[in-house]
Amino acid sequence: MDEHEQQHRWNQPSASGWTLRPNNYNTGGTWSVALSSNDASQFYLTNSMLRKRGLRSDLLGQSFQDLTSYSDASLSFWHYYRDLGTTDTARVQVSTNGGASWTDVQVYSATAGLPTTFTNANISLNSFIGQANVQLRYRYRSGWDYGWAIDNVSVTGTTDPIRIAGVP
Ligand SMILES: [Ca+2]
Ligand SMILES: [Ca+2]
Repeated sequence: MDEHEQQHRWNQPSASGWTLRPNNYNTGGTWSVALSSNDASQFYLTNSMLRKRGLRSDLLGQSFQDLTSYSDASLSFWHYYRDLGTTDTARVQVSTNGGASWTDVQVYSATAGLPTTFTNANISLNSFIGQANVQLRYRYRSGWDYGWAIDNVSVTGTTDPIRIAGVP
């Protein structure tokens, strides 16, 4: 699927730190490592190392998806999360009520993957089967920490695999 066609499906508040970065992008600062996604393509990155501000949450969200016709669904993505300490947390969250409330489907409080070896995460969405308005978001809460890089997001069903979301 064309990467550029997918970008409009993702939205984020204007203050979000999530930015589309090219392959081999260097995180800069004292972190200063080059990141390479699993397929060596561009990826989304939120990088708190460069901000040096107070605690904040950076949100990368996706528009509604309809899971009413699914009998089984799972979320897959590739990522590198570099954890520092107590202030940073990376969460994958789902809302079924238009963003009024969010449920954690995955919480990372330890480093996952490596700068040039993104790791695959596969998360069951079966508890949201039958829901017409399923929203996903990536929530990175941090102070002055490291960051989180994400690529190749997809939601698939077992009987009829379709790609309904893709970070480019
Ligand atoms: Ca990519
Ligand atoms: Ca942490």
